[in-house]
Amino acid sequence: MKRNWWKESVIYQIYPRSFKDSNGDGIGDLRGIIEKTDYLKDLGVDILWLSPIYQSPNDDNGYDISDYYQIMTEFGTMADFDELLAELHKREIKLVMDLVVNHSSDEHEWFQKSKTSKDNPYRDYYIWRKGKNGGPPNNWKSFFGGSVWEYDEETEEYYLHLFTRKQPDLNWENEKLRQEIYAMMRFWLDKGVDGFRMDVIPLLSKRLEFADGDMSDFGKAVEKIYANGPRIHEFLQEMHREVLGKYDVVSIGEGVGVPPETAELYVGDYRKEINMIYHFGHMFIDHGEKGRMDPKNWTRSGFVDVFKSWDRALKANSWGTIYLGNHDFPRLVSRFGDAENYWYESATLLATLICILRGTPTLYQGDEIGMRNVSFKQASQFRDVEFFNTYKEQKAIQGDKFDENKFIEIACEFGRDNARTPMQWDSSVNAGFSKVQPWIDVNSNFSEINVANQENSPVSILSFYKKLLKFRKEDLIWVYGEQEIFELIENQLYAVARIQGSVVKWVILNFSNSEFEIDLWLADDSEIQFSNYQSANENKHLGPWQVSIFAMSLESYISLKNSILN
Ligand code: TEU
Ligand code: CA
Repeated sequence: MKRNWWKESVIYQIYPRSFKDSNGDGIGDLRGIIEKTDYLKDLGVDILWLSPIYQSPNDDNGYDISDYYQIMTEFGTMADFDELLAELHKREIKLVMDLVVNHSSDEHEWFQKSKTSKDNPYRDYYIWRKGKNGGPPNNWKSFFGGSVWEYDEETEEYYLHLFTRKQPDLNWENEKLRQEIYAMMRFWLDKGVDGFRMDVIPLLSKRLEFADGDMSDFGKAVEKIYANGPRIHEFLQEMHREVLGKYDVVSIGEGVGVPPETAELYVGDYRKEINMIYHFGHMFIDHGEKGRMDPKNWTRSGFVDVFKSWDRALKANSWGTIYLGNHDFPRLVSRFGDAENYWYESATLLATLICILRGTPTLYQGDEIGMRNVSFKQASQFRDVEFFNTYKEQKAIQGDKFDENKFIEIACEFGRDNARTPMQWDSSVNAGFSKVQPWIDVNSNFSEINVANQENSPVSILSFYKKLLKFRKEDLIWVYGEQEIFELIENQLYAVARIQGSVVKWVILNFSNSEFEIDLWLADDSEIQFSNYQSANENKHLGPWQVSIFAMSLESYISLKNSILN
């Protein structure tokens, strides 16, 4: 497999609104990030992915862009951006921006012109259709509740918005629109930006007959109806030809709706489309048919199977990310670990999983200190448009049977606001994030969980992350080694082998509260190299949520593997 800098890097995602407020308005900003560039360097990250920082009315907190060439007023100025980029590059940290081009904000001048009349030159920068039988053109449902069609009285047509009504979908069939997007991409790349994380990129190409579809299972509808449209690969190959292929930059596709079977069409190194993909198999594992607020049970076995099937899909000539959280999902230690009983152990095991699997590890702000889900009591504490739209929709459907407390309870476990509370820097007011009440409540546990009380303690999640990133960087086997995953005890004990030449790294992970003797799964020459437990306990024993990494010879591994498999 070809060596690339973006395969050997660790990515750290910042949600700027919640990272650090430098000017006391309660909202995170670019100067706040500049203040923390040494913190990022010290943590050991190589690439910073910034969620959108462009001008936006913040209906969806920046994922609704009204000017792709301006920095959002609340986040600062273009001079601040230039300084941030320079400070990052000085520290050999690359910057990846969030490219949101499936839709713009309805306040973008293109849309303002497009909606004035049917023959405005910008009309088909967006997707307008006549209604049908006095209603919308079809039965498609928005990611954020309700129909994907919004009626415009002025021109008596509907426009398409797969997300909120303030996020009209751009019409990628329009060559002029595509050229405008490519020009904008060049503007940022010519400033020295090192790549893009591409928001919902599989949705760009629409099935233009806009036929009704089966909306009963939303995840299926996304894959079969919204994503992987007829011209998606043509558009991405054109984007590569016109822009990305001309720079030494990374393109990271947010692969919503892409199944493992067809992922290679997007990220095969011979495809000249995008470099790597975020997959969602594990991130939708607890989403019922109606999405995240309709949760369902899942098993650890199913969780591990997702990584097995995606590694099989990508291993020949493609590449992916390994992540367990971002700004759209609950906190990983609350969701996939045991924050109640084994907060340190499960947070550090999950961090190790992210860093030992094949793919570019992607960390999310706050997970490096074990930030946990919120326990909001009032609907008014939430900020996410997805929360409010779903709340309204469920209240309308259920009428007086709607149980607001139950809804809030589910949102505290599955909602996106969990990942958007302010970064907890120290135990001072507002967790050191801001001098004033922030735009969203700080998690009430900030005096226990914060950077300040972890960074100097040898046994803390933050200190562990630093050791882990250093450990990973010491050996390229974690990037390019072959990978095999084993289920040793269903839903509890798993092993991952990484193999390069005659060297084998053998990772045993205990995703449970039980304890195990593991000599059955070790060889005579197994040598412990790393663990999330401090105690120099018997190497042949794993405590609750303990992960241990061993080195062994290839011969030992082969005989061990045969004994496991037979
Ligand atoms: O998210 C798209 C996506 O993957 C959805 O599944 C998303 O997780 C949403 O929460 C559905 O429940 C991207 C951005 O990451 C997200 O923040 C934006 O809201 C969305 O696109 C629209 O731009
Ligand atoms: Ca601010």
